[in-house]
Amino acid sequence: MYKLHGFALSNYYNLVKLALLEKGLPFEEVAVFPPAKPDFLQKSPMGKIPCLEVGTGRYLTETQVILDYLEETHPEPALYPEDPFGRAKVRELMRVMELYLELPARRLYPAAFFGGAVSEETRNEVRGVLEKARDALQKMAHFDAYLTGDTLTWADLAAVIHLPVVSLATRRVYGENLLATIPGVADYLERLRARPTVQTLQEAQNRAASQMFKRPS
Ligand SMILES: N[C@@H](CCC(=O)N[C@@H](CS)C(=O)NCC(=O)O)C(=O)O
Repeated sequence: MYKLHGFALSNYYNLVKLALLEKGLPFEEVAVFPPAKPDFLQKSPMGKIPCLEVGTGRYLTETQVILDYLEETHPEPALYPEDPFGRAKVRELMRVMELYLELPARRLYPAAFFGGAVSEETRNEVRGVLEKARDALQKMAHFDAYLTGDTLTWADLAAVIHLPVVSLATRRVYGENLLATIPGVADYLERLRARPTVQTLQEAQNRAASQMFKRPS
């Protein structure tokens, strides 16, 4: 059985967990929190979460790598289109969401989620990157049924994990959700959130958030 190492408030962890749920694969969760301890560095040399144990002593890290491994080893239900161009377009969307939305938005997290501060310069710089990526996403994807057409792909799973976090961070830091202007995005995310797999994930996330809130500092 797969063992997924990490914690329920990590969006990358949640993306791999969602993949396992969507593929219907049994897995155990192993709680690991940063900073990485020496034994975790044996499994995930960069100390990154998630880490998927795919067999005894066999570990994989880097979310995209793990998702591709799961698709190759468990092709059904397929989460990439059949044709190579379609597959590349799905990866392109995932890359854009990760590199130009999720990662820049992380620079806002100290202020958005951890009671810290972010300089005016960072706020402005990040806003420019996020707005450009938002406009790109709007050109590259449809927010009708699914991002690339009428079937669910890996890009949709990435979107339902990453976009809400980016939205929330921007709402808290700029007083507005920078992604809200994408036509159809709210309904699109609402539809994806109705999936039983996403609801399972959300419940675990809510439990983890309330436990963290209770934890003495
Ligand atoms: N490129 C990595 C990013 C994963 C990542 O940044 N995970 C965060 C938790 S959401 C983490 O491990 N943070 C601890 C650290 O960077 O040391 C992936 O795709 O899996």
